[in-house]
Amino acid sequence: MKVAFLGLGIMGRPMAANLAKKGHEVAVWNRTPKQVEGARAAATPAEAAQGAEVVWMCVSDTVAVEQVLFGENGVEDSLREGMIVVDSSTISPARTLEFAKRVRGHGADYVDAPITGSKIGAEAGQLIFMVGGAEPTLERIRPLFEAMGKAVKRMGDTGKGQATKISMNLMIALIFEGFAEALTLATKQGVHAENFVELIGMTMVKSGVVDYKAPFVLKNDYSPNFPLRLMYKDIRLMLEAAKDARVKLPALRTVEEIYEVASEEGLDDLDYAATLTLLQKWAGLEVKGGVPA
Ligand code: NA7
Repeated sequence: MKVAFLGLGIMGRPMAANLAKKGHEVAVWNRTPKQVEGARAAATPAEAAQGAEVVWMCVSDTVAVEQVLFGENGVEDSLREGMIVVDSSTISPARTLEFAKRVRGHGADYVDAPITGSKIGAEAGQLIFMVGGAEPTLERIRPLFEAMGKAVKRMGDTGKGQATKISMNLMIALIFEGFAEALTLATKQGVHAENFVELIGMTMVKSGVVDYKAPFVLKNDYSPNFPLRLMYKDIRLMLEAAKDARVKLPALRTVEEIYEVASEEGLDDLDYAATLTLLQKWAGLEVKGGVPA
């Protein structure tokens, strides 16, 4: 298929590369110019989208999606009847509805398809997509999902992919924070971190989040698989959605405060697992965190 891929960050770049590898005709665009092997680089989102059947976005946040779609030289200039716009960024579910309406005003369709699987999943073509949109539209772009991922789950109409993603990331943030606090308490009492992690893995407390993060944490490797600034952005999206839906999230509010301090302390570009280093510091434990050279 003819695809425009916009946003070549940690996730977008390997996604675009996998589309090209599977033989799709890919035009890429990134705000800071970047190349992807096997793809044509375009100067603007509008140029990338010119003549494309599908425009796929993976940029940082709601404002970025709005700019790419509707800003100067945005996708809107090239929208045509029958085109499909897909958004794999994690953004506001409410704004997603607005963006979809405006895109549909041009006769194109809109699909929100946020992803999980982290950097490793993106590189391996093993992402999982949680999708909001019309079933026939999803069927048309199934080969593209298959080129980048291992599973696609339709969650409902437009916006339900984003609603699912921020709810799922709420669990990730809280599960990791639970692990980080438990690890800090255990180690401050003299328990070896490796032993603690091994024991957790033998019990019902075992978790996919801990399985994924523990090896990095035990090596004090906080290089970004999922940067803290993006999880902090998602926490704000969760709290915004909760306010709209009149849902109370007391545990998340506390975790938000930890992210606020982490951000103030300059941890934004490290992995979100670096929140652990704050707990360790507050506990008077030695902190060896940082990005290895
Ligand atoms: P990264 O690695 O931080 O990449 C973010 C991308 O978004 C990168 O290509 C940025 O371009 C682009 N970006 C950021 N702001 C803008 C604006 N205003 N306009 C256009 N493009 C922009 O994030 P990930 O790849 O890890 O994650 C992407 C999404 O998936 C995010 O929503 C996650 O929560 C999930 P740059 O290279 O800085 O010029």
